[in-house]
Amino acid sequence: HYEQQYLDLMREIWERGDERVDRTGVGTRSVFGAQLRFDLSDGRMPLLTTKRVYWKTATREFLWFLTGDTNIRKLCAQGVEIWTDWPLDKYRKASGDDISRADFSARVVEDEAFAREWGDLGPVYGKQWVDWPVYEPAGDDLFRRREYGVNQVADVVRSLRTNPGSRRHIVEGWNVAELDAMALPPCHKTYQFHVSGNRLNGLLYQRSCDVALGLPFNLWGAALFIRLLAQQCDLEPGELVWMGGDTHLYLNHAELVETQLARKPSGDPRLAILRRPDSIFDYRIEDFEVTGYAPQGVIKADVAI
Ligand code: UFP
Repeated sequence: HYEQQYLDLMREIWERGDERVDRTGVGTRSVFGAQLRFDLSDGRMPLLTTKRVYWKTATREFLWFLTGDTNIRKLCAQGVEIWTDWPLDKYRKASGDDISRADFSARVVEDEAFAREWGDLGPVYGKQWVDWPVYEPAGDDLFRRREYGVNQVADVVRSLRTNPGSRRHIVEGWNVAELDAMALPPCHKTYQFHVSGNRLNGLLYQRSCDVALGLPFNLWGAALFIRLLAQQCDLEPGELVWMGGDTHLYLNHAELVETQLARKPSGDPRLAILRRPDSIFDYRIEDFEVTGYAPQGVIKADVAI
């Protein structure tokens, strides 16, 4: 079963990973350098069955990236709270107000000015993907930010169509000059695509990976990226290669790890894309349908901030 690789990686880290103190103070067990490969032909997706993964939430996040938006407001309005903890933490520290996450999220949705002030994550993925900043000379050693940046996603669609054999089909999130302004420097930082015959392969290099909570989402997102590009470029989905740098489990995820490793993968979920929009930027959540997904139960665990 395709999912066995994920479980094997989880077990390997839990049993043999180096214990280390990390930025969050929670502590992790970690291996450096890992690889997983998934066949995406015939609608197959790396969607975990040993626990429920909210693929619609991950898809909504992905579509939000493609809009270039970096404010959590549109996510919160759809009930997607995966980025809320970062602005919430910042707001609590600055205001001294111990507001609950639900109340904070509701306020971001209701109050546009509040969202503008507190809901922005800085120039994270979406911004870099579709509007990587470009500076032009403006005389006297001055530079001015060009009105439009580089749309890497549009460029990759174009290069896949016109120059499929290229080894430069890359979407990069790691904008060195802007890292300090981001709520979180990109984890799923580099995507590379590769055309082989009529198949589109994709590789994700993830510098830092929370295997329990982040990776299930990141695998889905990377596979979805391949599926959208393949559809837009008249190619068949090929293989997803995932590569991890610091690949870890948090020490407070013991219960999740033990529960999940006791389960057996089952079923064979497939993703259908029900419509082919004119552009990669025009997909809607209704366009995606997963069949054959009967996962085992949700396993709750806290995310380290
Ligand atoms: N993380 C992921 N995937 C993501 C994401 C975050 O695994 O898409 F946004 C995890 C990895 C790490 C933490 O545990 O979030 C980021 O911390 P750091 O920046 O210190 O690597």
